Amino acid sequence: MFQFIVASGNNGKIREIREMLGDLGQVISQKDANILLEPEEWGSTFKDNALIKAKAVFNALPGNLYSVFVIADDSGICVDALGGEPGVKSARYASTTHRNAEDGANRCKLIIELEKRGVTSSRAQFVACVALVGIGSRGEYVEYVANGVCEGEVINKERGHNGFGYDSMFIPDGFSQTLAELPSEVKNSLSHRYKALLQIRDRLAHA
Ligand code: ITT
Repeated sequence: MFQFIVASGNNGKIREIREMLGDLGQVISQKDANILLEPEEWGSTFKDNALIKAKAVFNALPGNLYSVFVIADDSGICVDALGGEPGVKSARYASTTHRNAEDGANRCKLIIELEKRGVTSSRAQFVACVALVGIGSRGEYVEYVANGVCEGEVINKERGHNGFGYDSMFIPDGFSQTLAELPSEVKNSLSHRYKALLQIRDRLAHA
């Protein structure tokens, strides 16, 4: 069995990662592991930021513990009508500083930006880069990044109460409900995060 420390302060992500990796070992948050740092996400890509977060928490671990892995997720929504925005800035879309804004404020900003373009919906993608950093069972250093994409349509209104972030504004391909209207098991079987974590599971099979 593994132990996973999730390098995140986002409870929605931590819950989903626990739901999707819990069968492979214990999944705890960095806060539960008493690692209280909040690294600056200065990267320009999801991949860079996922590695920044994972390495910062890994470096704060007391010693090199075999089969303990840090998992970091950098993710966001890329909206075609907005030229790919908010992308890596999804968490701070409504903010005027480099700090994160509330989910509700970010959704409001997205609705306003769609309205400015005169569109009620747009093709969009949820993207997740998940970094795995740790020491494998044979003492080898493991650093691996996986990428997952979920295609769909973003709408200019909020529907549903499940999930977090932009879920209530995103309808995945093949469905008529938003991710916040669908049960969490459905989201967890098609999401960007699920697709990236499938690759992480493959990598862990050799760790
Ligand atoms: P950590 O960096 O501490 O993990 P964060 O919320 O700052 O938490 P990101 O920098 O990766 O995380 O920003 C991700 C943004 O994209 C954030 O606004 C999320 O709400 C949104 N997001 C990512 N995945 C999502 C999902 O599955 N459903 C809805 N919104 C999502």
